[in-house]
Amino acid sequence: MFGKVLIANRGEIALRVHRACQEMGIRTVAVHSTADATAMHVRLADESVCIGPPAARDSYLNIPALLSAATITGADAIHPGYGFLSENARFAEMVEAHGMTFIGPTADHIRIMGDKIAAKTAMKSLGVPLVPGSDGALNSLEEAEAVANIIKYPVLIKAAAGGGGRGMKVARGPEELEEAWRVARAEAKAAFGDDAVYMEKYLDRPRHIEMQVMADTHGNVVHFGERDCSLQRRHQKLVEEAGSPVLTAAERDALGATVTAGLAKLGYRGAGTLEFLWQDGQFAFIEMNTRLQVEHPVTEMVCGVDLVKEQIRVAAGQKLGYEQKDIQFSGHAIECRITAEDPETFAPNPGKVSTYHAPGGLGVRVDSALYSGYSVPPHYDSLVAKLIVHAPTRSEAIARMRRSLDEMVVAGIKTTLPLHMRIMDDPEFQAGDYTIHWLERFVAKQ
Ligand code: MV4
Repeated sequence: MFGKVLIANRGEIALRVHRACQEMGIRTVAVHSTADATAMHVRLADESVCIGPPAARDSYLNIPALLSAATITGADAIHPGYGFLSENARFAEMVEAHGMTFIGPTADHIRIMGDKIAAKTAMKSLGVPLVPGSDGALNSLEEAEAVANIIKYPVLIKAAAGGGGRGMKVARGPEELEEAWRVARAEAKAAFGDDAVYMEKYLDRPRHIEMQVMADTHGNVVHFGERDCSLQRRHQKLVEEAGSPVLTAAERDALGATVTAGLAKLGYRGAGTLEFLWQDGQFAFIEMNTRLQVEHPVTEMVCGVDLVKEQIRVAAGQKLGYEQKDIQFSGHAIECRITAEDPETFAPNPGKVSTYHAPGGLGVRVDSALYSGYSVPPHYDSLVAKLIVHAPTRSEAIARMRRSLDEMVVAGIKTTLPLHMRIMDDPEFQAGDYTIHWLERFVAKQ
């Protein structure tokens, strides 16, 4: 097992990784920008290294500074958290080239899944269901027209290097195809330096349901069930739940079995998430994330597992100590992402938190690096706390979330706390009756 891990991240996720290391007897190295010198992750880590000025590209994305910090502190491994360098294949390679372990998948697997066409081709060969679409990249407008005529409109043109909604254009009929083709390619080129695009049938009212997997280096792969992440606005998730309100245990088992068998064939290692669109009872794979995700705690609560410890164990070469049949799903978990934003306009609202009080009690978990007197810096994403609740049933989890939101105090800055309370109070949310479009409409009618 590792003696010392460098945590290449900040905020709540740096703290999350530190806590797992601490309980495993592993020493931690925090890195921070000059804007984060007084951050909680720096205070709690065994050692800390300043890696640069506030801008992420000069600090948390600064590979030479991170490798230097890891080398001078004698770290054995680097945990990238989420965001920043967590899905950067070059970084994974360089960590390994410096004689340290990257706590994540191999650079090759990160690279395959970073190319959405390669990811779909791999999943198709492994028997994972896909959205109907082009077989690989589209080479010409004529080819796009031919595929659209087969799969029928509406269609979507997506960037191979995309993800997270960038470089995506809908064509509702043949008259819109040329424009969608041109704009999608131009946006892909500008955003990613790569104009490769592919086509999918456009699903008009899907849910976003994702499967959590974990693989060791001995060929064992398990899944920890699904999360429903449909409640999002502009590709930012606000609320996630495990399990999905629409899935039966049999449907979960069936999809889980397909996915784990596929990843075992691929030789995947580490944590991963397969993203699916779900509509009319059908699953269709769209993308795979090769990192720990923000919303991983809801899975931890229903499975009783520490996913960060599992990541560290498999990165150190240990076998998963259990099989799929040992993983039991208990109750329901919900996460609210509390951000430092105006709850109506979503304008970022960084600044000093005069009072912070976290809720507590049975089944309540808060993952946050906040403290009273902390100043939320303007340089990074606006997530300030994840409030996670776990209860025997979904309706009890909603009641527990309402009670916890009511107890929680983040004073001095605007936060999305009031919006979360309104979501919990909504009859459609309470019925589990929502798609990926639900929240944008909910916010617009307030
Ligand atoms: C889609 C889709 C409808 N049909 N693909 C958006 C981001 C990227 N991860 C995939 N996305 C979508 N792909 C087909 N064939 C709708 C979306 C989509 C979406 C997906 C998941 C969560 C939120 C979303 C918001 C808008 C669009």
